[in-house]
Amino acid sequence: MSTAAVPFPPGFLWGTATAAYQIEGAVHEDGRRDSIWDTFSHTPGKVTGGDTGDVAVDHYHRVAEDVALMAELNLAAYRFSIAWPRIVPAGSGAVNRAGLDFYSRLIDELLARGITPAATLYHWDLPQPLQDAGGWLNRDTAARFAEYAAVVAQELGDRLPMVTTLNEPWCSAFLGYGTGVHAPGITGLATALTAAHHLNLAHGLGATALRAHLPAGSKVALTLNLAAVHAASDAEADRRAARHVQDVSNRIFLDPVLRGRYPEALLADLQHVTDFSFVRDGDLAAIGVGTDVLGVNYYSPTLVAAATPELAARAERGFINDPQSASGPMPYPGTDLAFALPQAGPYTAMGWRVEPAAFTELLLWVHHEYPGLELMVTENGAAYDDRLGSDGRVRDADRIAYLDGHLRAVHAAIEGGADVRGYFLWSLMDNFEWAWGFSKRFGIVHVDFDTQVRTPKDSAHWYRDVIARNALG
Ligand code: PNW
Repeated sequence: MSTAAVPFPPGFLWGTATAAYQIEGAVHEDGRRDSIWDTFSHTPGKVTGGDTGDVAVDHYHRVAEDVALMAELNLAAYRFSIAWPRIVPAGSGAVNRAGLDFYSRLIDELLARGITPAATLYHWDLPQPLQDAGGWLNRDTAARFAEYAAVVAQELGDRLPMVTTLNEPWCSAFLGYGTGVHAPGITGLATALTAAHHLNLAHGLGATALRAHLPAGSKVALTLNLAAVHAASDAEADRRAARHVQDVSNRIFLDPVLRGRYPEALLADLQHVTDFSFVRDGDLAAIGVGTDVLGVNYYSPTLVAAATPELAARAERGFINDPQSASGPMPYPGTDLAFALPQAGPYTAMGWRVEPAAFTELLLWVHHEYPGLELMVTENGAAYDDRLGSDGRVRDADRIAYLDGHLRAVHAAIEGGADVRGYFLWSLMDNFEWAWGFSKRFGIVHVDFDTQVRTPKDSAHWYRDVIARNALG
């Protein structure tokens, strides 16, 4: 850890982030119906330990306590997601007033404590009835999303200065419809690309609906988990594979939204997978409406090599960089042309390599490729094997070092010209970590998953001081 003091720009927005299915629980209360994550987590073998979000960390019943905790931590902003199946439980049609009331109370609690709400409309919890009609393989899902976006903007928009359409459509498309490790658990290359296009369409139609109904001055955002790609060697084939992975994970979303087209190289590379007939006349105009803010989520870099028969023979499946794949290469989700390679440590408890410099590079890459874009770090953080001591402390020095290093990396990107307006730490508190269930802890607040008792970790006290000084120490 370096020791030079690092001041952030005045007004830099300090926050934490969560998502509905990961924290709320109360899955069948007040009119909420199933999402694809309820179905998936209740399918044997899909989630570590058979864990589900049925109770999660009971945030639905603890909103006042949790917002009070945020205020104690000096948070200026809080990024949460709205559960589509609470607002429009059937996916289309009837609006559920009790669902709107829950988020209305949350927003009021935040505003009463001077905390800026940053709402995300879709953090992976698609209403199950829409999945039964094809989910993101059905282009109508994008139109249903725009209707839901309009409802939220009309009902809650007067108190929402920033609304994000989608969180990490890469995960929805390539983990949900590619590797199948996320809900709805479909596998394939063409399915992942189809889902990606319909998610882009959902952003475009959703952003247009939001702009029609949000008050002037409210901002529309899109959050992407951009890949920070390194080539395994200087060989032409590996550099080409790295470019391709950058296309299939970053430009596949950035280019249609910000430039109104898919990259030519991407279309050429994937001709053997799909004819792209899911891209209809008018789609790119509907998608290319841009975004006022680009949310960037970053955890770890990606190391890429060109596909070879030898790599294919050793290939494994799973998450990129996860401990199970650290022993071997894995096909890069969404393409048969490139492989993700295991990387050297240090690692977090996810098995993800810690490399802050790649975060600076990534933010500067976005800044140079898409100039003038307002950026927000909407997720960054780390899972570690935390222990709650008998003295009531969690000594997570490893997490503090991770956060300090990555905040210095954000600062370096700002010095290099990137227009980064704020930082949302993932996560406020330990929660349901998707396919890993409760086995991975990302919080700066420890949660006892039996008693639901919240205990700020050392990192929470550290972050509180960073926010108070608007600077690293
Ligand atoms: C993000 N990958 O998920 C999500 O937005 C959060 O809900 C999640 O808890 C957090 O990061 C930590 O995992 C990701 O395999 C899941 O590359 C998987 C990947 C990336 C992001």
